[in-house]
Amino acid sequence: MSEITEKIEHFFQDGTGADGGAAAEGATGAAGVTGATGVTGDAASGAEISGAPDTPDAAEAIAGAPTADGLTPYVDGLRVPPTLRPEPTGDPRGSQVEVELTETWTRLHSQLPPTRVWAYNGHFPGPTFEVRRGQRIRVAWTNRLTGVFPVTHVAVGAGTSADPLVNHPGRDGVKPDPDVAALPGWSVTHLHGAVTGGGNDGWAENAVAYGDTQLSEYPNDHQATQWWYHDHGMNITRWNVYAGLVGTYLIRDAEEDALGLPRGAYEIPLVLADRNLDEDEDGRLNGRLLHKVRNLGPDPESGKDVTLPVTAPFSTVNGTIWPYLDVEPRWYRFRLLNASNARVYNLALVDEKGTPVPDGTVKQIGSDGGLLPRPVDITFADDADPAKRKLLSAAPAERFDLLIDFRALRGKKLRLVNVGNAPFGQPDPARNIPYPQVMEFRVGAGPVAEPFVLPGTLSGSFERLTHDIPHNHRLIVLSPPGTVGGGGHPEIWEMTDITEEVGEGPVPQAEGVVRVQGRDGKLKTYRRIARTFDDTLGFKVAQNDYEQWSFLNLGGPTHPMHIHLADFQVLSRDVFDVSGFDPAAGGTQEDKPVVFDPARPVPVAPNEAGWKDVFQVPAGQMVNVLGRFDGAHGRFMYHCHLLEHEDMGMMRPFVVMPREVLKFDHGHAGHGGGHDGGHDGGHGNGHSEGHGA
Ligand SMILES: [Cu+2]
Repeated sequence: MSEITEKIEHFFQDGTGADGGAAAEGATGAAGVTGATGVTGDAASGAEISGAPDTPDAAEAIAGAPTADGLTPYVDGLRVPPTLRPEPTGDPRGSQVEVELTETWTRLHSQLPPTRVWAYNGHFPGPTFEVRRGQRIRVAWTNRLTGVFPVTHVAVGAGTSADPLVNHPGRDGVKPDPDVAALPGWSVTHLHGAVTGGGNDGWAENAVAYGDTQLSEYPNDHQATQWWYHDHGMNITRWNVYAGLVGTYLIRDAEEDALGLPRGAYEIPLVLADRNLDEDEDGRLNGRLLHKVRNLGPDPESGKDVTLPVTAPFSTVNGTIWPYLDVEPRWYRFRLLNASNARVYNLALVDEKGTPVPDGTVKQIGSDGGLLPRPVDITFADDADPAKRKLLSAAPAERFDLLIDFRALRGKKLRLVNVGNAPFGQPDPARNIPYPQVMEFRVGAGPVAEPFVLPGTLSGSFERLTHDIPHNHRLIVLSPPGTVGGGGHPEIWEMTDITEEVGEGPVPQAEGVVRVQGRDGKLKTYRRIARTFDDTLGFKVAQNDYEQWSFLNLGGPTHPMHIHLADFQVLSRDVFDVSGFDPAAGGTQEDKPVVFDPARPVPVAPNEAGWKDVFQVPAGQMVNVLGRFDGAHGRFMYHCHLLEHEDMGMMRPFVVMPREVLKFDHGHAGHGGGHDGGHDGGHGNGHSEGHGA
């Protein structure tokens, strides 16, 4: 194991990373947390400030006292982004909408000077689109981004053996990166979750510059759900998104209407995003966005510095640091999105003393791709043993459709908090949580007539996919940081099954060769066919095919993997003993494959059993997802949604084509052979066989 591998592993274990990475850990959580409603905010004008807080008492000090950085939590009302409802027209071409990407100033907190951001229509987050199913719209995303780049980038800690924590403001004496400061306003918008052609999807390299417009058409023929839109510019998504280019997007349909869910002032998007801020020479926060990452020093092979994904001290919700929301004692619906670059939020809803709300208060009714079949109880439990805690784990880009029942919580102040290893509501700097605060809900005391009754069934149209559906297989290995040839970074390896070529006997260790003994006990040998974005196209999919993609993380942080275009369901989370993989050699040892471990079962959590397009893949797990590539075709991307990983190579293309067209394909490696007897180039064991690897 190289020194850099050790450093990285140490780092993630000790807590800077997006997630712990213990084999069974990442999958256990229920999903998301949620929050509050934003009736208080003034959507048009930005932050509404409530004035100075009351003097904190002892209980308040858990989460409400002024912080070391001088910012007081829960003094600013939650803002709600304006809603953008394209007018339906009789025109089959759909409604036309223009959205401008502009520079603007906003206040992230009333005790801060204004912050310069890049934002959609001047709002951070951008306007919330709201469309009906089948309501086709055409959006002109026009780039009016001017001026100096709004984010300062520094990489700190090079040459030190200690792990300097990056989760505090200021540049620690490091000069801003001049190459980031010189970036132009170059952006492309991707509608995350959308079923639309490759030409509309926001291909990373097809970003546009100032004055130009990206024209994208969205048919919106999709069940009710929450998508979101954000910058996807090649190489620089991490900074463009951090600058403020995010927004949310709701689709409505008749099935959702019939549920009578809380709506209007009682349905509120909660866009979470962590941010850091620079300081002036006196050490006061100057409001400027700071993207500060840990520099581990040079990779011994490439000589290039290895930096880690960003985590930042201040949690924003809808563009405000630690806001509060006044709610009535009734049901609310919150559409929660983690729009952070790389922070995984492990959320709990607690009272002022840090005690979790009673079971039954929070229900999850939908995930990334739509409604769940039935409401899922999201319960929170603190415990001295972090492994026994119950939390809502929200990785970057995941969405959670949540209902919160405030009826029994009249007059209380509740806090949504981010949890590390410390007790609920307490900071855990070693795990990158200097401030656990996310937001506060202030429940009114008065009586309220509540018309809403929680339905027992949400989505009668939901079908749980099973492995019996004929499908193709792909195996994607996520390599540990520090693996030979990876420049110190984890990579996406697309694999092809070469078991027939090499036979069942021992296979000499070789770079890019991974032997896997899966759930079915069969030993298979795979060879890497791609590892960087620019490697030859590996995956060609016949439109309307079902495919199972298996992501196998051989070590390192949890990667939230996102596949464009299609909705998936998590079929299983298989825990593996991955000690047979040798990062220094880049392959498994001759006599030691990576092996499925039946003794450590990880069930698919009920709130993860719906439609998903982002999947947390912790170290030591193979996450098997099944989905259908229907509704559109073209060239798309799949990638890690830790934006720093995506920008540094953890992204690959794939192509979907009509089967009739794919038949004439002259390609070779990794083509999607379809159903006429062949197997596809990924996993290669045909359609309805057992789980294979
Ligand atoms: Cu990643």
